[in-house]
Amino acid sequence: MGTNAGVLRRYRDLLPVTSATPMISLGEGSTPLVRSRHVGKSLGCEELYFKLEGCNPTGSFKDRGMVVAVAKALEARSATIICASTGNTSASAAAYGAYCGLRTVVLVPKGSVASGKLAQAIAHGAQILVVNGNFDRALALVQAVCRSHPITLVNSVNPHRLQGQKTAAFEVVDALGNAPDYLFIPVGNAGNITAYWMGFCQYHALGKASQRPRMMGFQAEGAAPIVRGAPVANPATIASAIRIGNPASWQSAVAARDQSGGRIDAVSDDEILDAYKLLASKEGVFCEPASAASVAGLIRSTRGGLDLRGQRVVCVITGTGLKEPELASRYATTTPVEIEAELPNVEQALELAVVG
Ligand code: AN7
Repeated sequence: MGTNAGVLRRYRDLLPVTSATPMISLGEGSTPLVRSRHVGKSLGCEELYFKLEGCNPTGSFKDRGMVVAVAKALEARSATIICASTGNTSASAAAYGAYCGLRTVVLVPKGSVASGKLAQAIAHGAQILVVNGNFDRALALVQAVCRSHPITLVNSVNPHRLQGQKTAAFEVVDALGNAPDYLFIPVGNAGNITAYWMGFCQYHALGKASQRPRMMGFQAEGAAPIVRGAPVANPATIASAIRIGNPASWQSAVAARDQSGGRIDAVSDDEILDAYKLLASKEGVFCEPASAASVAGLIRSTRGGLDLRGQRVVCVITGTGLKEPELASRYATTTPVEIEAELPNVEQALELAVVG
């Protein structure tokens, strides 16, 4: 087993790497592609995989893009990076900013960022501005700041972010020997679905895959501008990571959908929570609610008649459930029981027959 050298080294020939690009890494990428033992079978899909992006260094897929964006910021001699975020981008920016000695500024919407994500930005010493407004407003603000100050924007409107994130598609093909038939993925700001499609198209053009997947994107019902065909002024969903009403990569997400023969649809919060619990209890995968939207979308699609027999399917699990541990307790199917530290108490609690 070698060490994980990161996505810049692993895919340098397919990334905007020059001789002046610092080959930084926190060990992002090379995440597991795990075969489903339960959900796939129950849906008549024999070959279902989960791409576990929560295994990245800061617990989400954002690290793949952030490492490239930050390397290019260093190459351009920028001293400050800034982003708006529903949480994961800010956690990632804060980590890579700290690692590279950059001043890092993050704007987050008030009251709707998961506790673990905020803890990361705090731990890494980012400057955190809590905006009295939603993500879309925060993104407009950081874009305005960057128009008049020498600060590097590291949201996915920075093209280096999507370049880095496309490496996840490369890894899926490298692991399976070809692109899958379907890719299910949550959609918020719509950068990731755009990046995966870029990656699949590039590998296909290079002859590393003989096909490209149908791109199946899922927004939360209360935050589904692409599905509705109009921005949502006050996006609402339990999946705070994708509480976004006016996605920056809207047009490219629609292009990915249409070019691939896929769909972008909405799933309800109840469907998201059901998938969140199912993944944890039956697959051993603890993800965040936004990530469960991909599996919620898979379940909804098969119930709606999509036949996946004989199809190879990948669901992207974009972030770890540890970002928001309170949620697990709130929707728990088990509760901790306190006992005295004696064997009989253990046996009694477990309803074990007492021997002897
Ligand atoms: C776990 O951190 O937008 O469609 O500011 O954190 O590329 O936006 C996060 C998005 C899916 C949606 N899953 O991806 C942010 C942010 C998780 C996420 C998405 C996000 P995009």
